[in-house]
Amino acid sequence: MLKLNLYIVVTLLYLLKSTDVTCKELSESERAARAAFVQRLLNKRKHLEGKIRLVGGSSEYEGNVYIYHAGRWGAVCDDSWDDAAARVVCGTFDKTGTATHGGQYGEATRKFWMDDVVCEGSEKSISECIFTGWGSSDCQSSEAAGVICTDRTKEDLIKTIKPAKRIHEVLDINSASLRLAGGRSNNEGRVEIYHKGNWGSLCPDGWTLFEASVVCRHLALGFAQQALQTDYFGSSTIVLSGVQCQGNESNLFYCEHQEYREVVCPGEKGYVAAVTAPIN
Ligand SMILES: [Ca+2]
Repeated sequence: MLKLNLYIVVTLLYLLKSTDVTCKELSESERAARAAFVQRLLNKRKHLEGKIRLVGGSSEYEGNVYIYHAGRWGAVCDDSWDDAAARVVCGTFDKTGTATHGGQYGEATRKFWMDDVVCEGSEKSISECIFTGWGSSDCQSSEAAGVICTDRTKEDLIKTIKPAKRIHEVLDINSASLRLAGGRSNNEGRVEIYHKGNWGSLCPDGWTLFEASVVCRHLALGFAQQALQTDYFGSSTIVLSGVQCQGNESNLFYCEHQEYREVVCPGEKGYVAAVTAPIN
């Protein structure tokens, strides 16, 4: 036993010594090149983590699903695989989609990384869905999960509702401002907010007297008479959607909203949120 241990120690010492020699033989520039190569490899792995690739389809937007994890690509098993999961996968390409089963795009050519994937549909990545754990599966290679991704319609976009935020969380409250524009008097008009040098309108989705009354209180106009969804007072670029107030806020910027800047606004083109207040 002692002999064996001694043998191991001697071998290790020899290996260390020879490594040392190898290192010394490398020039500064060679060493730097090697370090850069390793760094690039690590960066690439980090960059790829969680990435999705669709294989075997007629375009890059359909095929069996492969996900990159811990340095390698792996397949996804079709147990529990459904359209909600497909929407999550396709969401990474800014699309929606449907699920395919049973290796519709061929057998899985890599080990399964994921099995029994259950998604709600709103996750950012399938790795956020429930599944059995990385590399744990009881699937045959014929059980590859796939997707067919398609462009989202306007309705799909509205359905992917993001968590509401208060307006003051996205606007710089110090420079933001509110006004009514396009009316015949100061007591009416389309609602506009000023932010970073521009005035913009509000999407009239769900625009009610609750919201209108907050606008009027904010502008010291008293009570609101009407909440209008119209182009009667003209329109400007819509910068906020889904504005929702309790009705008792003193300032519109305390109300919630869905989207800011890149806004998908359903309904009649050119229609914006407007209010009228009684003339005192
Ligand atoms: Ca399974």
